[in-house]
Amino acid sequence: MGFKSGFAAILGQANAGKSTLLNALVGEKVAIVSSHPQTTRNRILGIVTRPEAQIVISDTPGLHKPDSLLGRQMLEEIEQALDGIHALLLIVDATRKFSTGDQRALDRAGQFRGPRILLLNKIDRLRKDALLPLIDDYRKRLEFAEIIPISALTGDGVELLLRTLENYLPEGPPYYPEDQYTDQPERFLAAEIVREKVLAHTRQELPQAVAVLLDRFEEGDPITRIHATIYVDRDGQKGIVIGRAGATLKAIGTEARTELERMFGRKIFLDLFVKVRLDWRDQAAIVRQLDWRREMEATSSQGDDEDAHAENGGAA
Ligand SMILES: Nc1nc2c(ncn2[C@@H]2O[C@H](COP(=O)(O)OP(=O)(O)OP(=O)(O)O)[C@@H](O)[C@H]2O)c(=O)[nH]1
Ligand SMILES: [Mg+2]
Repeated sequence: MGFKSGFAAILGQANAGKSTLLNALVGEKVAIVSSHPQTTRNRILGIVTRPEAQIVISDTPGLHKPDSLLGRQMLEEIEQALDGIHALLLIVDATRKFSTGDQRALDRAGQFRGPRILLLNKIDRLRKDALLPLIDDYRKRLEFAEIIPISALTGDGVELLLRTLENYLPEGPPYYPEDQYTDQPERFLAAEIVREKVLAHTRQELPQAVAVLLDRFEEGDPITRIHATIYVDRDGQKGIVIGRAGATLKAIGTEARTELERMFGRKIFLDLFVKVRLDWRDQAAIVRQLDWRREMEATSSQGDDEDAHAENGGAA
């Protein structure tokens, strides 16, 4: 049989372990993870190239009922990730009781016409005898091509999942070079890593109120300079991110820089600012910038305009 290649997407409610799974599948950190719901805001591509197949897998934001412009943009990202895939991975937290959120995920998965693979995640924290009744229960709720218990955290079942996925892909050449494992630009990854460290250092309401945008990203030799602003959407939250005598912001900066240096393999200078933007989650100016694909299209079409001007100038 020839080489296989194709697309899959991971669907599920917030906190099910989608991003942890993508990282486990790829074997590199491509998506940030936190214990707070709605951490992921974009579809994130992970590319797994094996001797016999290339599997391109999208992580997605958690399915939820949107109450802001950001929430609606996140749901659009999910829909785009599901467009044109060869298999759908529905992931649920097997340690939690079935909820309306699980039903929402099942309903969306039910609309997908191709093969659906159900992943019962977090089995490292599940009693063995709880698994079979759970599988039975899901079989009655929706038709699945496969049901695989996994632990995205320990890696249990992840190799089995990759081998299973290959069976659902068509034959064809790879879409990406074999050493590429994500499509995210370094700029976006850098902002995400900063946000992950903010989430790790803050609690409760704050996580969803945080956005990180890069003001400057200058690749230099020997040091890459990154200036980023952490936006919060209430006055009181600024102090929480900064911490007493700046201690929290300092810890966020140190952890983010260390991780970015490891990821990019070069020295980083990281400067962080904190700003309040009331209700930014409903403001297009910030929310749009969080969609890096749209931002890149916008800047490249500006470039096209300039080329067009130059050509016109040349012809005149
Ligand atoms: N014990 C255990 N914890 C897990 C497992 N997979 C993920 N987690 C934890 O569950 C939490 C949520 O993980 P994420 O991967 O961020 O979940 P997500 O589905 O991407 O969440 P959103 O991006 O918010 O939609 C984190 O604290 C993870 O460490 C697992 O297999 N076992
Ligand atoms: Mg996630």
